[in-house]
Amino acid sequence: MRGWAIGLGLTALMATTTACGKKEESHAEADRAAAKAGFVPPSVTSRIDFGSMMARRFRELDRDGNDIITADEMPTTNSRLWELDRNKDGEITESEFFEGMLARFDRMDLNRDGTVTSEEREASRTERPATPTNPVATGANTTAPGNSN
Ligand SMILES: [Ca+2]
Ligand SMILES: [Ca+2]
Ligand SMILES: [Ca+2]
Repeated sequence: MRGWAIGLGLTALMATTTACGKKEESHAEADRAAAKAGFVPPSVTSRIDFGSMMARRFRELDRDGNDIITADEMPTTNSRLWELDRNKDGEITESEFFEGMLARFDRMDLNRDGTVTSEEREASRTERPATPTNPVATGANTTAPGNSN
């Protein structure tokens, strides 16, 4: 794994931003990791922290360690993670994962200062900008992945 996101240091706290529900687990784990590292998670998450969290998340998901998240490694079938599968080949490579996640981070970082505060996070959660991550959603209603219904 091309280590840029890995060697960045360890932090926590972002779990709530990446998806809704189903996240308590990694959240708790993140809290524990933070406690172990001896600091209280701030209400601000830097891009670097986010990157290292995502690196850990990727490792968790990629159970067989082949640097690709395949369908059977997905937490749920309609996971929002599928949005990251840019080439729609049913797998999420490491670069798809990180680039997608960082794009989400950047969307949340409203003032573009490289950190996401709890306020920004809150705002992005409520506003839900209709970013056309999914070009299929233009009316041709095939099986849109990531539809939570
Ligand atoms: Ca894998
Ligand atoms: Ca893919
Ligand atoms: Ca910001």
